[in-house]
Amino acid sequence: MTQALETQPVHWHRQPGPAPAPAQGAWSRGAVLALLQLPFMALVQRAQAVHQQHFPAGDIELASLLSVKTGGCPEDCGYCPQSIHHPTGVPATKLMGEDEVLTAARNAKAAGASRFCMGAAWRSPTDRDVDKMAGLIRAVHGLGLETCATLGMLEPAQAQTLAGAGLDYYNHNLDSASDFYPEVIATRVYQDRLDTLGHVREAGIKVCCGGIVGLGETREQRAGLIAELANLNPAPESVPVNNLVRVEGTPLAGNEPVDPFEVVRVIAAARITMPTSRVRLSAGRRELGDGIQALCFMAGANSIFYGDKLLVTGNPDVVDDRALLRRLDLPITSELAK
Ligand code: SAM
Ligand code: DTB
Ligand code: SF4
Repeated sequence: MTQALETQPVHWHRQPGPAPAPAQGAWSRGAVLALLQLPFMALVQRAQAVHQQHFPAGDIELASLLSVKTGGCPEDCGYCPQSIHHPTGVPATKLMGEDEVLTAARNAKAAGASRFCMGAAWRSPTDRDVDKMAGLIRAVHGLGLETCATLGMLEPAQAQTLAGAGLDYYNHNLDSASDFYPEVIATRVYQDRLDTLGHVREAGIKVCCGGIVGLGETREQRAGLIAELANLNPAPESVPVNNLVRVEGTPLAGNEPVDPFEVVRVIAAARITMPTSRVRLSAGRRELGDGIQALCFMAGANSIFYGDKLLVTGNPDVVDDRALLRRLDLPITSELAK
């Protein structure tokens, strides 16, 4: 799959900004595209103003990730190293035991994380899997950490079980605009994602839902994803923006990297359209470098995945992340709360 050409020109000269933010649920793709097309500095300034209004403390939330069940996933997501359809060499594992999970969660908390997210490479867990996950969630919750899980598609009763175990957030990304989705994933449809998000909401679990930049989508399709997210009612409390990690063996390994300033633009558009959500600068931070990450924080990112590993790929070292936040005078949520 090749990188699609941007189909709208970038306007470098000043132009009138888009109309003021529409009411909840009313973001059109065109209105988000108009944001993405703003002159870069004007867009970042506008996003920073929204950010300061809604997050005056300017703190960055640290969320640690643990892959509790890795690889062997029957889905064919073109970006994912854990799919059985792609020869990436990631071995399939069984679900981790409670001791191992608790050790990782204690370490994450000691290092300053306030949220612990457990990921499993399932298309949809069985009820037995959900019962085991409920035990893990209960145990992590007992450490005083916010809990998050990402386990694939859920039935309503499964979401209820997870809520009962103390699950604070469920991560389930829309990943791309609906019109681009079938180019990247053939084993499920967009509506499947929306259905699970509905079940999660009905169970009273907070929603963590975002997407990936760099799949080969156009800027219009990036705008489409942001509009889909912003129009969820209510908008997701957490919005991860992943910069594609190009993993050898996946169909998207040869994609052209996206201009890093485009990632900043997407973060800014997410901040403006979802003013009260935590926007998480997620996968692919190693490829961005410190300067671009600083621009992402300026544009409204206020959460990162913290820890040396994402699920199977690498992440910046915790010492480097700490140093970066210190250099930028950005407070850490868990330390602010003390
Ligand atoms: N199987 C579950 C699912 O798909 O919802 C949970 C785990 S899945 C790995 C979680 C998310 O990781 C995906 O929705 C996608 O946004 C992100 N992801 C996976 N591979 C990635 C990659 N190579 N680069 C960036 N993000 C990726
Ligand atoms: C999300 O949006 N990004 C995280 C988390 N949710 C589970 C996963 C990123 C995965 C990056 C590639 C990997 O290590 O597998
Ligand atoms: Fe499976 Fe999730 Fe990877 Fe898709 S993104 S292949 S559902 S683990």
